[in-house]
Amino acid sequence: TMLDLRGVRVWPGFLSRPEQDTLLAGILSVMEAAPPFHPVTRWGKAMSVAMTSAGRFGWFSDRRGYRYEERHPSGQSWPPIPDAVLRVWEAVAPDARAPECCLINLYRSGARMGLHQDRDEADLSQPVVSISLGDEALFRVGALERGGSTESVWLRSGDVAVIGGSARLVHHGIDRVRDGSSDLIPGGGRINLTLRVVT
Ligand code: MD3
Ligand code: FE
Repeated sequence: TMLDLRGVRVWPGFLSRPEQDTLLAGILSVMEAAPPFHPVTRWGKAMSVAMTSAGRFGWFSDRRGYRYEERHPSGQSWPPIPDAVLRVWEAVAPDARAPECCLINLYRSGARMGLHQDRDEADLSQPVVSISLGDEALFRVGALERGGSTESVWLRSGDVAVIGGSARLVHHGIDRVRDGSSDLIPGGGRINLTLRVVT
């Protein structure tokens, strides 16, 4: 049963626990090769969410602003996107181009993500796919314009969301994460994967 939140399509419980375990194993391997870091915004403040990426491009921010980069801050290329992650993209976005970035957002205790738009990608006709793992998170969806009304939903481990069409430029963010609500991730917290076509 699919949930439609202003064009953001959410499939609660899309992934079984064994499927989540397989995805997490792939992502933990990526995180060993490309350790998560706290990007700095153009105002010089570190984000509370730690991030890393897999794929040709990784999302990056520093005082110069937001952009995609072909290398981790270590200077190494980003690791490949794990096969199990690619299979989710193919299942929910079969008509889309191949994803070029799997952004890994790691929410430890107290991390959040303010309302924003995703508009750093060149081809906004391509969808974004989001996979939630670990602790539950309060996800907020707003309007195309800043300052419009918003609606919220809790995202749980194994939920998958597809954002395309008219929803691609809506404002969205994570208000808070419920500590200890899942035992999936060693050390606790939440991991969100967002798959994107960048070019
Ligand atoms: C709606 N991540 O990485 S995923 C992000 O849970 C991001 O970490 C959140 O927003 C997270 O940019 C939300 C759900 C999501 C992802 C991309 C979207 C919703 C979206 C793009 C456009 C509209
Ligand atoms: Fe976003």
